[in-house]
Amino acid sequence: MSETQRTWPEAEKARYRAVGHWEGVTFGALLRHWAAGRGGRVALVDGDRRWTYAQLDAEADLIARGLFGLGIKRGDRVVIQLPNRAEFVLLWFALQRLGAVPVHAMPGHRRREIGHLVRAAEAVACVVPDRHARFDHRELMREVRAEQGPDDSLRHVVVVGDPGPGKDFVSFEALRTAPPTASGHGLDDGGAAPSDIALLLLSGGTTGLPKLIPRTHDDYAYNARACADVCALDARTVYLAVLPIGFNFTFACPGVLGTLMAGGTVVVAPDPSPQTAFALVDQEGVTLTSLTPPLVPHWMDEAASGSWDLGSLAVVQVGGARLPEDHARKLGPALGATVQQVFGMAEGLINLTRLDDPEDLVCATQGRPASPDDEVLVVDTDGRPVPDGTAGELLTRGPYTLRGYYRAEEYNRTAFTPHGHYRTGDVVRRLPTGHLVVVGRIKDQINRGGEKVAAVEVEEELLTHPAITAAALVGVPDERWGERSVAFLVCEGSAPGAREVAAHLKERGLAGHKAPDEVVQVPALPLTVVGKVDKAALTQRLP
Ligand code: J2J
Repeated sequence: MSETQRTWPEAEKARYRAVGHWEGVTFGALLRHWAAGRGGRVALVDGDRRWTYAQLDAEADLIARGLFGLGIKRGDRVVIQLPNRAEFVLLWFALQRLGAVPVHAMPGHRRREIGHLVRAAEAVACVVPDRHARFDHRELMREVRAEQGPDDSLRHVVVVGDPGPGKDFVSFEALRTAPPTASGHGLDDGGAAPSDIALLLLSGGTTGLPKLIPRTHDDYAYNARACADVCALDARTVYLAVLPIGFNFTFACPGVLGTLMAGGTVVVAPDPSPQTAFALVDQEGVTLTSLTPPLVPHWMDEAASGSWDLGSLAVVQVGGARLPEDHARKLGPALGATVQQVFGMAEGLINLTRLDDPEDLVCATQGRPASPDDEVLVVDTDGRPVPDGTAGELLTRGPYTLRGYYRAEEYNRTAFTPHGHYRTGDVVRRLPTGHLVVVGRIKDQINRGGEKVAAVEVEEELLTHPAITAAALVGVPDERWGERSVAFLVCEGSAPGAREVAAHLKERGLAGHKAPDEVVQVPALPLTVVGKVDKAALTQRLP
């Protein structure tokens, strides 16, 4: 693994620094700085537990000391699979304090995804809850471990909650109360450089194995700050983390990091139900939150019950998948808040409607880039720019958009243009105002209400079922999810039903949201003239 990570050209780096986008500070040092400047303000709230900035800083030190005792040091990758609990944030900053690199996993990930993350990142540790949503993550980690070879990287599994009997797992609580080791980890950030990788995010994926996205301290801090500026965050901001906290949207657009940078307060919601969220809005005076489109109707229904005081809620962001225009128009009045559409990606570029945009732009577009230095190209199939108003593929590069996936040199050759633009695979129209309208997608991915499914990944797993000889997964419009997944199967004998397919994929270790919503048996898969599966033709066969 000696290949070097693709990064920005020197001239661009110098420019991003010169104009002040990149401030040259690590997250570990930032936390130290916040604690010194506004130590007494509340930074983080989880139920009746709260941490001031000074306490967050001290807690990060404590946990970092425990992690250091386990041998975790600068540059080491650590997979975090935690639900929306304060521990995610505490641990994230503890890793930053060591210069170690958190790898963001989602709570719904299972053996296949976690195993892949561990291998792709060569992670030395995983941090999981004991149980969450009626699922035992310790069992999952036993399975992940069982699949590891003797030379594999994984050394420790840290459990938040009950680590169970035996010495398999390290207790998070024991880590933070560990007696100091002789040599401390020192420094604010383990000596990490601002241009180092600060975290790894998982791409939505279009290939069999999802790619890792390296984000540096410089670029990710700018990502959060640019979004915080667009949302006019300040020390009075109270952000409610409703979507999974490790999701780029929730964590940094502006989310958790943007709020902390502005000196505000982050509140974590243990579940995304409007009842839980509205109670927290009332109790904590929440001013900002972010949702995916499938949550919107539930939130509007519950608000209409009239039993909640949502007076503090000023802005509600919606993103991750296309928000129907009708919902966009109704949501603001229903919650008494300003709606902001967000079209973002873990790879970088974040588009947001502005708080003072006219209603038509807010409701019918997915916003414009957060930074004046985000470069956006809309191109035809030959890679030539198209005029505004014409649909084409969105290409982008800029101060917080990756130049290459992590250790994926071959894939990088096609995922980027020779000029370093990331090919998003999204089809958009650009308006003269710079706002983008997402009209489609050319990547082989299904967007199920914001949760991304790489068709190829699921198709490969479907083929492991003994009755299935060929498979194609396509997305079709769906009232509830925006898109649902349909598996077209060629089988020997009769096709397994959707439930059996789901059970098979679960057995194979895939996250639940990747199971097809529907199964359709076909005698053969239609092919295009170049011999690829003709997914458009398949979709047309549906009623
Ligand atoms: C249509 N499609 C959208 C939108 C994302 C903020 C918001 C979202 C993400 C995210 C994110 C969309 N309308 N409003 O990381 O920080 C689709 C596009 C895009 C892909 C990226 C953030 N918002 N999409 O969703 O990495 O296809 O990030 O390329 O999960 O989601 O997915 P992901």
